Amino acid sequence: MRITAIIPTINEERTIGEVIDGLKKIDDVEIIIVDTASTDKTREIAENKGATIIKENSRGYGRAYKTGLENAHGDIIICLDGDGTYPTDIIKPLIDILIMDKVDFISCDRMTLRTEHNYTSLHYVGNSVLNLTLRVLFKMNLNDSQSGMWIFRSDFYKKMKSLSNGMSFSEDIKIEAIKTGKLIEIPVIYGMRITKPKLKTWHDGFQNLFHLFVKRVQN
Ligand SMILES: Nc1nc2c(ncn2[C@@H]2O[C@H](COP(=O)(O)OP(=O)(O)OP(=O)(O)O)[C@@H](O)[C@H]2O)c(=O)[nH]1
Ligand SMILES: [Mg+2]
Repeated sequence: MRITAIIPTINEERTIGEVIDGLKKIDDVEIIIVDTASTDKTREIAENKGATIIKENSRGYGRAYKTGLENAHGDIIICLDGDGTYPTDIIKPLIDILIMDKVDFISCDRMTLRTEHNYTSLHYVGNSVLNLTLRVLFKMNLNDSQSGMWIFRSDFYKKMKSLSNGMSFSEDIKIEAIKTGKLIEIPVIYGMRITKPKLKTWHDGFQNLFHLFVKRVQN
């Protein structure tokens, strides 16, 4: 089975190299960086390490993933941030679980093993509100509805329908996965972001909450 890793980036020069190095431990992996107008050395570093760079001019976290997924050749897809916060060393066993257990979608859960050092109280409260909203509106129980690291089959992604172009992509893809197949969450140790986030905590948090209500009404 061929594996493709997709990483959306905007100005992640300090961390993209180590993320790619971690991914390269997976045999024969295709690494796709979907970059939106980085002004630092993100593209140069990624290219030198053998990644495929796709330039996506339009802003949007979901937009970047859609572009990456359209260009992926793998049977199995790994998605994660370029900021070095998600662990790459657990990917091999996760791929085994995906294959052996007939699971369709693995979402890495940052909440179960969180500490006050790697996850702020504000993000914890925000994530909990969004998890509760998902439970009430969609009857879906997730520990970490906002996680940005997932592993799934490319065929499974093709069955998914309404996915947002923005930050809400992370909750949309899990809602679609639960509707379409079997999703499991695996706790991971999340790292501290050492650089400037693209996520705007209040703005994106409320937008993701509002998005859940709109999605509920539309479905
Ligand atoms: N190509 C592209 N990448 C993006 C865009 N927005 C965010 N990213 C990347 O998507 C990943 C997730 O963004 P983050 O800022 O880390 O968001 P987050 O993980 O929810 O927030 P933190 O917990 O603070 O890291 C990072 O690798 C970003 O560089 C975008 O509009 N286009
Ligand atoms: Mg991040």
